[in-house]
Amino acid sequence: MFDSVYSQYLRFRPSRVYTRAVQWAGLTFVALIVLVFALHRHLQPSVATPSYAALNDAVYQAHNQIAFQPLVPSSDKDVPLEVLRARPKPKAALISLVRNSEIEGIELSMRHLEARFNHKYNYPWIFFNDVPFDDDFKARTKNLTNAECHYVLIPEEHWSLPPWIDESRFISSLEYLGAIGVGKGWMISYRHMCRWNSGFFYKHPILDDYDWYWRVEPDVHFFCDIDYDPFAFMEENNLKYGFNMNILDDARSFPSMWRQTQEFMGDYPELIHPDADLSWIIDHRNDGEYNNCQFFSNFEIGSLDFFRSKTYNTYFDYIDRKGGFFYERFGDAPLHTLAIVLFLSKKETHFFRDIGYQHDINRQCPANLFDKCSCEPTVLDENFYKLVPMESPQKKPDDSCIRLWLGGEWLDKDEKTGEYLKSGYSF
Ligand SMILES: Nc1nc2c(ncn2[C@@H]2O[C@H](COP(=O)(O)OP(=O)(O)OP(=O)(O)O)[C@@H](O)[C@H]2O)c(=O)[nH]1
Ligand SMILES: *[C@@H]1O[C@H](CO)[C@@H](O)[C@H](O)[C@H]1NC(C)=O
Ligand SMILES: [Mg+2]
Repeated sequence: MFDSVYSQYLRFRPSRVYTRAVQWAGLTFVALIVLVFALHRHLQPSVATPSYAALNDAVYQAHNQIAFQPLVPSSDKDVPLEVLRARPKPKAALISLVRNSEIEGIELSMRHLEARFNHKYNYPWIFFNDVPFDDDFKARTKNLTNAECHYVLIPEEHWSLPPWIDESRFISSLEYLGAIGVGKGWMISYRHMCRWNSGFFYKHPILDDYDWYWRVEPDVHFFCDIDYDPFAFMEENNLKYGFNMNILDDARSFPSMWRQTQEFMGDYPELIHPDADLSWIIDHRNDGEYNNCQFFSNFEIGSLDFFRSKTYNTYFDYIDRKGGFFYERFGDAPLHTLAIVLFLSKKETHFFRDIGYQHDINRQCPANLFDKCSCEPTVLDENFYKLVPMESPQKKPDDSCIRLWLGGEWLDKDEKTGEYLKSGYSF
């Protein structure tokens, strides 16, 4: 049966001419593909895409051999106030994103920072809010400083859903991150806050005349007298970014950030600083993945020019376009950290170990400044994984983030006890 009905099709034999034509077409096609490939390779710039994933133990070990030596500021303690005030000052401001309802929290932060530092230096305070500040907020904050205060309403385009965001995907992310217990994963305003701190604070025209900012959140504590000007210190030493905690973040809030950053590095290799040191943020045991260490960004003293640079903004736009501030919960801390690491030399980054500070459960207190501080000295590793909740499956790096950043002898351990040889009580 089968044979009689279908066999004519099975027995189809193409003519000689037909076969030749097909062979020629095939050959031409292959030749074209080869040509396009060759041209493509030829036209690509000859910069090799760095294989950061392949960063090997040798590089990692090399980094670990030399300890980074942060610069030591010199004190103004004995400089008379008139002399201090007559000095040319950096163009700098204390900036704070804060809600009207957080008036008591910001009063606390202001009292601390004014008493420990700003009553002598009088840097202006600039408060930012997504709704107008009320009169009570203005009166009570003004009352705590001799410096100028500015109250800024954030423009709507800096605090709203960009048009390329798919709202239903955003809502799913709020539900998902909320359900798995990522801190404030369900909260819309938190996403705007993180995005504003990543890509907008420095764009407001009120900061156009300034070179430096110090970020101050409500409810933070400053425990030590700061008897030098950190802004002047940074300016004089060509520093671009200062931090005082370097700790693990909950990786579930930014699962795609590192992959996107690697793609960015492939697309813009020329933007990466020739002295960029990625070794301390790379998990060398885990295929070159990001180890989730971050400068804890609620404390930052930084260069506005760095954030205003084309390089930083190319990176911010690249990440922002992919939607991770809304589809995930990208934090400004890991984003700033990756940018600082990629676009600056480590020498331009400073660890303000001497600034005793507390934000919620995270606190760091220097060890050798007893007479200037009202806090118990903390070891270097104090806050290492406080932000990573039990339910997060993420692996910890072998060494704490700050030790990885410092490198050298800070990583040495006693062979018998497995304890670090240096506790950090010495600085
Ligand atoms: N004006 C304004 N400020 C905000 C908003 N969301 C956050 N902020 C500010 O940003 C700060 C940090 O936000 P939080 O939600 O406290 O974030 P966090 O400190 O990382 O997280 P917690 O440890 O949970 O407090 C807040 O203290 C506010 O000062 C907002 O919607 N409007
Ligand atoms: C300003 O400070 C003074 C002195 O601490 C206090 O008595 C007064 O109530 C404050 N005023 C406001 C508006 O907070
Ligand atoms: Mg908070």
